[in-house]
Parts: sequence; C-alpha cells; structure tokens
Amino acid sequence: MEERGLSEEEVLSLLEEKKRKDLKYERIFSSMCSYPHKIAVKAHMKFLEANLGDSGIFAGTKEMEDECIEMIARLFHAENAHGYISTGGTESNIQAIRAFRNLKRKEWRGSPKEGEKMNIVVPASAHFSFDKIADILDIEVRKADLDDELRVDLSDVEALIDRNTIGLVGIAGTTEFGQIDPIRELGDIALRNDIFLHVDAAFGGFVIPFLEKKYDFDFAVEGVSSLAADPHKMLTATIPAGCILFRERRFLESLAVETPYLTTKTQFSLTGTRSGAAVAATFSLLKFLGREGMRRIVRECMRLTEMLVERCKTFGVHPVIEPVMNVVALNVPHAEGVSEALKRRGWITSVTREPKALRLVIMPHITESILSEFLEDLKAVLA
Ligand code: 0PR
Repeated sequence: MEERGLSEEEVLSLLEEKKRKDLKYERIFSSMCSYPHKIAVKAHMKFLEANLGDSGIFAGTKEMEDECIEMIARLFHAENAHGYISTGGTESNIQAIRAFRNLKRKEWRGSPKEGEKMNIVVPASAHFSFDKIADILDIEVRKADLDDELRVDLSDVEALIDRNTIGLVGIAGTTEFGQIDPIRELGDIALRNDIFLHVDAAFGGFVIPFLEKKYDFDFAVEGVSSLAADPHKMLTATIPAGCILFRERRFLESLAVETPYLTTKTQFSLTGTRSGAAVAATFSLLKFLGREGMRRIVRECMRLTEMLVERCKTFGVHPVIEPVMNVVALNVPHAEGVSEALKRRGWITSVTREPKALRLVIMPHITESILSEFLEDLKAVLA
C-alpha cells in the first residue's frame, strides 16, 4: 500500500488490465461454475454489506436464508429444514463430518481406544475436500473402490467399516465423471451399522431433481443424515453459495459455539463473517426460476451433452460411461496431450485421474455453436 492513493480512473484501469488476463467462460469446459444469472447479480448488488455472521442486524437477509433452506429442503424431500447457506461444497462437507464426529463422540464417550482414530468411508471418487477433512478433523478417511460404472463398490464399503467408523459418504454427481453412487443401498448399510450417511451433491444437487430419469439420492432415502448442494454451481448463484442440510436439528446443534456479544447467542457456520449477498442471489434464483426454470436449464445442458457424445462417436471417440448428467469423460489416447493441444487452441479442459480421460463439463455458458467450434478443434487435434 502506497502513502497516497490513486484516482478512481487509475484504479478502474488497473482492474480492466487484470480482468483482461482472466479467461472467459465461453472457452471453459473444466469448471463447475458459470456466469451468475442476471437476477442473482442484481440481488447480490443489493445486499453487499449484509453479514450473516451477526444475523440479528440483518433480519431480512436472515429471513431469506431461512426461506432458502426451506425451499431447498423441500426439493430434497426433507420433512424439516435444518441447515444454512455455506461458502460451498468444501465447507458443507467439513461441517457434515464434523457434526457426525461430535455426535458420535458424545454417544460413544471414551471410544475410539487410545491410539485409534475415528474413520469415515468415502468412494475413491470423492472430492479432494475429504483430504482436507482428514487433516482438519483428525479422522481417517478410507477410500472404497469403484465398480465398472465408477459407482462406489458396496462390498468394499462394507469391508472397510469397523467399530471406529462413524459415517459413510455417497456422491450424487461425482466431480470427474458425473456419476451417482447407489445412495439407497448406502443408506441401508448406514442404518444396519448405526452410522451416518452424508450425500455430497455439491454439483448434482441442482441437476438430478431436474433430469428426466429419476434417482434416489436425497432425504427420501431413510439412511441419509445430511446433504450438500451448491447454488454457486448449477443454480448459477454468485460465489460463495453452498448449502448444507441435516435431517435432524441435533446435527446442527452439535456445531454450535457461543457468541455472547453478538446479536445472536450461538453460531453454527464454519466461517464467522459471511456473505448475505450470496444468500440474496440464491433466494432470488429459487424464486425466479422455479423448478420449471431449472428443468429448462438442465434439459438444455443435457441436450448439448448428448449432442457432444453423439458427434464424438462419429469420429470414433466414446465416453468412459454414458453420461448421467452434464459431465462427460471422453476416452481419447493420451488425454493429457490432447488437453494441452486444445489449450493451445484456446480451450480449457481437464483430465481425470483413473481412468485417464478428457473431462468436459457442459455448463449453461456452453451453447450449441461453442460446442460445434470445440468439436472441430477436437477432431483436428485427434487427427
Ligand atoms: N464436492 C463435489 C462433488 C465437487 O465437485 C466439489 C467441487 C466440491 C465438493 C467442493 O466444492 P467447493 O469448491 O464449492 O468448495 N468441484 C469442482 C472441482 O473441484 C469445483 C470447481 C469449480 C473447480 C470451478 C474448478 C472450477 O473452475 O473440480
């Protein structure tokens, strides 16, 4: 920071210069975020100063958060709504597992034995936020194998459960392949073992309810204890907007800390100061789009996903699994090299870990003409 500040024009021109270095979403197939919807931007701008870390001051913003939680809970077939708008999938996942730990700690007292750790069993396809969880919560994260369709292998999940297991994780929309784990079966395993089940639907939460094909993945499944779904992904809210929901109040209560000098006496969230603007954006989208609007957005993303796959098949490229949602992993030889070559043509794609494949996420910023242009380049790169 210099002694004397710059003029507004100088600052704005600095911003322009930095903005030019950022890529535009129109060339990006690797991201699960997109341009925020214009109503989300308007709502965000109206609530820039709102801090839900001290929600007694912002009663209207708090009301919007409560209504978001109710609307999202209903979407996911929860009888009651217990949760809050978080900063995204990472915070939601941390908080779910933290609640499991806190509740089991109370229930088990003294366990696990000296020198042993509590553990959770997650699919090998789990997002890297679970590696952060292992570190922060000092919990062992056991990774279960996947089957041929890249869903978690149920017999491996059962084999990894022992007396120190506090919960399971199922993913509804895996980051790399967009696959949905068998949540109903995981729920049965959780109930039989008297442990919790968290569903990571950070991406899939705002896709799966709007697909033509129906899946059991939410609170309609008896064994599901908590669910994460991110408005800042497919709902196209402004960043940061995640949502964590719990089946019962006691999970949220287990996260409470006292905040004696604030307008509210307890706080459940991981962060202190938190964005009311992103809550306003989420609220406005849920109201404005309705289920019908979301169905339309998801239908278009799926139409383009199917078009992409069909066109690729005409030049001998096939997906690793038939796409379940708008995430496609294409079996191409030397995926890393292909991704690099596409980058030289201005396209950002990513490469999955196992099996190696070229990964594309068909977000709402991808149009048919962008896709056609991309397919021409992909064909050229592969030739
Ligand atoms: N769970 C799942 C299934 C996810 O896919 C992600 C993020 C998370 C949790 C964590 O969510 P937050 O990043 O909101 O904490 N998946 C994307 C990923 O890591 C996020 C992303 C978005 C990455 C945009 C890149 C990007 O440009 O790949």
